[in-house]
Amino acid sequence: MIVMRVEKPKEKYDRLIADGYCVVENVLKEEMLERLRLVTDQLLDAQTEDERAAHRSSGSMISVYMHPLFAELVVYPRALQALEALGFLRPKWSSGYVISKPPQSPPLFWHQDWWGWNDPCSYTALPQQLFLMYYLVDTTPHNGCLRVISGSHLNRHPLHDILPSAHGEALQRVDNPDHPAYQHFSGEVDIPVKAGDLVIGDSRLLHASHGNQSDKRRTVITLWYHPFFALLPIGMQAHIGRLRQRLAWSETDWKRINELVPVCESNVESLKWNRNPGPELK
Ligand SMILES: O=C(O)CCC(=O)C(=O)O
Repeated sequence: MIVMRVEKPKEKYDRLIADGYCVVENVLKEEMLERLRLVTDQLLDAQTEDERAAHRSSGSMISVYMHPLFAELVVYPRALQALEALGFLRPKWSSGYVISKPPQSPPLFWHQDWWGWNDPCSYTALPQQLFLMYYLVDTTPHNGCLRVISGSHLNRHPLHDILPSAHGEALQRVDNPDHPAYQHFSGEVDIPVKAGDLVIGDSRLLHASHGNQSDKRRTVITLWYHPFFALLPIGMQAHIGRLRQRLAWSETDWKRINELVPVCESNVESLKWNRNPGPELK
């Protein structure tokens, strides 16, 4: 078996810990890209007008449990080899979404995705949860590439004080396109990529995307991994262990990802879900 070669893995690891993100080039092979484009196009074409209107900002929000192909993506060998090269030897996986911006669509609002802010470990350098983002087309600011606030997973930014009072559903519908959550901010960095590159980021990182001004769909698949699941506090493990869903996945699909299923044996109470960082984030 030819193992995926990751260029400068130590630099990438350092970047991920300090800045909150890194890019591993050329992870998805063309054959997998083609299969993912086909399946995501089918799922997106089947969406209702109401579903589209509810997610105008992100474009779509379709669970990866809606199709078995995504179980293959969760254990895609080149991605697991990339994680291993960065030092993540025992990752677990919990969920993911197909997020697709239609042609001529507005920007995605600034947000961070971490929900464990009630636990002190969320204010340390340890990444509790990583996003793995696969864009299925080349991206630029013109067609809606990712943008991030470098270092915002560990350091407070003015956006942290703007976003809690912002109403998530209204931001998704883009009720007010002038809302600061769609604007430009200090420290913002564009992350243009080639189709099949892998963007790895800390779930606490503030991120958004540009609007899609092109005449083609811009699809990303985001998968959520827990690189140090066994080191997380037990209440956090319990919460992650209970995120499991079935939808379109069969027993065979679950067996396929068996090694990556986060299991918490204990009956302990789950950590309470809290998406807003406290004053401990300085
Ligand atoms: O659409 C994008 O480029 C980013 C998606 C995103 O923010 C997410 O998956 O959390």
